[in-house]
Amino acid sequence: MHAAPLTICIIAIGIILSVTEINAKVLPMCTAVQELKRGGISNTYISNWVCLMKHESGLETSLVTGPGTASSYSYGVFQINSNKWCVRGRKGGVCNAKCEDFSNDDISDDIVCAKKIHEMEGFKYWKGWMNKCKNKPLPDISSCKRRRRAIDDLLFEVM
Ligand SMILES: [Ca+2]
Repeated sequence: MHAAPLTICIIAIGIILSVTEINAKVLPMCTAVQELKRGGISNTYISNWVCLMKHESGLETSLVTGPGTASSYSYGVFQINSNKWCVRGRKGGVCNAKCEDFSNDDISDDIVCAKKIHEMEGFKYWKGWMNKCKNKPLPDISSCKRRRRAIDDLLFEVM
């Protein structure tokens, strides 16, 4: 008697999970800029970071690729690798992080780990940056700044 509602419940959860998986989120460029600023990345390097993210993941927050070297997988917008920086299924690695946490919509923790990778290995760690960003034109993020300033100005006028 009680089996039917339980079955329906399980099916419903299954549908919700599969819809979430299909719904891959691409981070708008200006949102990425905002998040990087919030994460303490200096203005000078933001366009390099955005370029890196674009070419590593297409700014797709839930992107997981692999298996690569030593059956490792790469996670999220920065394609953080389970070989060294995080551990699958539990906290660990150089960033003391669970890899799966790098494939959700909140990229603030991803930025913390990416900064550590950058500190230790430099931008050259990322093939996407080496091939598509190094000594190449970087994304124009000035429109993000302008829009922000316009909103700030508007708020100032309203107040
Ligand atoms: Ca995350």
